[in-house]
Amino acid sequence: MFKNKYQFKKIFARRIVEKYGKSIENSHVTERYSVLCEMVRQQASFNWKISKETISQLEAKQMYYFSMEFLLGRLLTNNLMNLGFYEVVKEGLEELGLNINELEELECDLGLGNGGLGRLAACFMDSIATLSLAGHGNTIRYEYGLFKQRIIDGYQVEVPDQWLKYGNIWEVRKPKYSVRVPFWGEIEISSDEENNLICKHINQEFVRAVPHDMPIIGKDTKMTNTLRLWNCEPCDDVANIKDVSKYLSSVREITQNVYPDDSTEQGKYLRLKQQYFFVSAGLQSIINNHKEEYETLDNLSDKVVIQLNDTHPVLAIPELMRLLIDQNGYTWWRAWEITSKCFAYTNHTVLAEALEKWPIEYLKKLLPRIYMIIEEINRRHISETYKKTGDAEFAEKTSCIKDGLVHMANLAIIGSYSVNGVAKLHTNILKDVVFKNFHQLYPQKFNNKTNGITHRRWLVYTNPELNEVLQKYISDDYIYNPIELEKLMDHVDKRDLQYEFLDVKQKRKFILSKFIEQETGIRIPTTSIYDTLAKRLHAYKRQLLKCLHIMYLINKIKQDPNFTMHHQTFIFAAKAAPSYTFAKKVIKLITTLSDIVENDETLKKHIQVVFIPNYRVSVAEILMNATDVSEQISTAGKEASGTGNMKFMMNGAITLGTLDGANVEIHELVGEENDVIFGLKVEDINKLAYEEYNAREVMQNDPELKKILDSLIDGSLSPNKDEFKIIYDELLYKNDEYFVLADFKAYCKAQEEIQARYQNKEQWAKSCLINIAKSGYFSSDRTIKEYTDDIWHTQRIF
Ligand code: NBG
Repeated sequence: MFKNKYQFKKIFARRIVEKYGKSIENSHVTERYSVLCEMVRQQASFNWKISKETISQLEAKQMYYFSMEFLLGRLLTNNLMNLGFYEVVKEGLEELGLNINELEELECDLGLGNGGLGRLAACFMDSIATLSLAGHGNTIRYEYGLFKQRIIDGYQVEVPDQWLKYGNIWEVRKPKYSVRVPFWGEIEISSDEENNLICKHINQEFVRAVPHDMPIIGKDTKMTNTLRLWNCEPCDDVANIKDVSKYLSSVREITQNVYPDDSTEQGKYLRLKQQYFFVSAGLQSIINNHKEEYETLDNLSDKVVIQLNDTHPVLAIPELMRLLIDQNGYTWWRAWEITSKCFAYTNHTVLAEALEKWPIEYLKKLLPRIYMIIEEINRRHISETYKKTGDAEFAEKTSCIKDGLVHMANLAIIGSYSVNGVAKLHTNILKDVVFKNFHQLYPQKFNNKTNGITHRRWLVYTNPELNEVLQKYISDDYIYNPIELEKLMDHVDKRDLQYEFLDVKQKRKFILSKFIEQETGIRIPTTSIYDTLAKRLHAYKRQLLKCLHIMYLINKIKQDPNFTMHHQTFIFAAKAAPSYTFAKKVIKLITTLSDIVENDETLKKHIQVVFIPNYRVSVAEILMNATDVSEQISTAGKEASGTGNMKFMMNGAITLGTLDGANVEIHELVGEENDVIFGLKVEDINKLAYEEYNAREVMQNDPELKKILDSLIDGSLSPNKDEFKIIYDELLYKNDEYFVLADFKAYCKAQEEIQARYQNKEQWAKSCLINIAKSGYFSSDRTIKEYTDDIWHTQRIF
């Protein structure tokens, strides 16, 4: 334990010798990094112990966040900052002749996830601990993170993300708390003396789930929670393994990759295995813990709440039933009473293809007992619904077993006491459209929890320049109470502040431009408007719309020798799922446009196009705060919330967006002078779809648009005329599912509005400051308070 820099220096130097048998001067930077992180973790361990003891003494209720994804990013800086030791360590290292940045930069991102859903889980962990609540994470310890993206000849190439290359210093392996998870086999049914049904699972194949715990450190609090990562290992105490090497490789693959390709039958089985593996292990450890504490499971739902992050962990519902009935002797009725009070479900998408449905056959084979339980849950649900409504057809519509498939979202709603969407608009769509029948049946279950982000990571720590200016005007209260950012409203008209803000932006742009040059070789002036679209690549997010606008500008610049505009840089960052051909073509289109512009001095005078490879948390940390224009241009009704929009806003970027997801709430808060909203609204889209939207007609009525679309297939972008045909076909032969063409004109106009507004520097700065002032609402501290008050009912521990 160190309290000041002198103690720190002494311990640090001693540890280097103890661990590596070297002096500091002779140690390698990775060795210094490793010793520093171990010291930080040990420092946190004292609080970890106190937290566990206090929770136990208070007999406090605990929340468990079950999620397939946790996109933690880097942890060293955040942990040091939250512990309040950053300056001590920085100075101590400096006096030893070492630079803390070098160690910070060494850390691999913990990329155990894909996008917003995983990052949300990570932001929540920070707020939960900081608010001194007992809330833990439960997930998979993937051997490889989501792939590393490289760009070769303009195409995305995936390489493995070996985040464990140097080990994960933050985790502690705890084999003592391993549990066994069963797959396959058959169910033998018999009855006991009292005629109760006894189900015995036989011939199953077991794997071992080994927990690796990471401390989640809150800001300036003792509260330290646990993120439990489950690793899959072989069992050595089972007799019926026929082929050991086959068994070993089937064990290994369970925790190998984030979202393995599920286009094949084998891939689907693997995903199901992953899902069951981490929920079964998580529940078993919760139950073991609870029994040790209370010697009964009768009060489980008073002491435990499990938040299901989307449908991926929904097998937890039948699994808890199994554990209660088969392993703890509860009756169905009592088990259901407990289970249905333990779970709350968050929906994160309305896209039909993302609402998981599993073929009955797969579940029956892989998880025979779980499937039996799902059938029984559903049978009782349908019968009760029929009793309640007298409408058999209606009851059938809410079934979770339909057309040979198990509908996981339906199972989630049936088995949870709370169902929430992640932004107001999204929750309304859930109630009125996607889960309309369920909403009629259980109106009291539905509620909204607009997403949030941890403003500590996304502003205080990663934009120190802005933090300094904010503290000067409104003190540091906002670090603990983000709504205090609103106080900035008293100052937004001050010229001094406006120029200080613009100066901060310049500094951040300088940092980003250096990074971009290093990664792509492209140099961009810091006087340019930095206009960024950074999120997963998906058709509904409409990266393509931005491409069409760039092509439109290219044509204009070429046609008009007197063309003028403020230099604007169009920045993209996005990974495409490896099997998503269309999305990968859009990346190729972006990199093609980037090359065209870079090789043409006339174009380059006005615009530049950049694709930043391998988008991840640590890139977002320097990208968001250097951005002037935040692009949030999804088809209205499709983006559940978005959280990037909040990060940009908080760092003083103007949203250029559609009325979708949380953009709607940003717009309500900042007003139309301080964002640029364009395009079709949800109602317009519904109407257009109903009236049979015709993309071809839109093109034919707009000669400029036609020219742009033709260039996709006439060889002017690529010598291979077929290169972008799939994009052309999507728009014109498949009738533009996401209304890109319908919104094209409005988007071009919105971009002109950005250009016009940027001319007035002071007014622009004022708008940015208003965005910052209003962004406190989007702190995950606010979101977590709402979850706590309305759903979890957990108490402050310290
Ligand atoms: C994503 C949505 C985003 C939302 C995040 C977090 C999935 C399935 N959903 O709009 O697309 O911000 O979840 O709620 O990843």
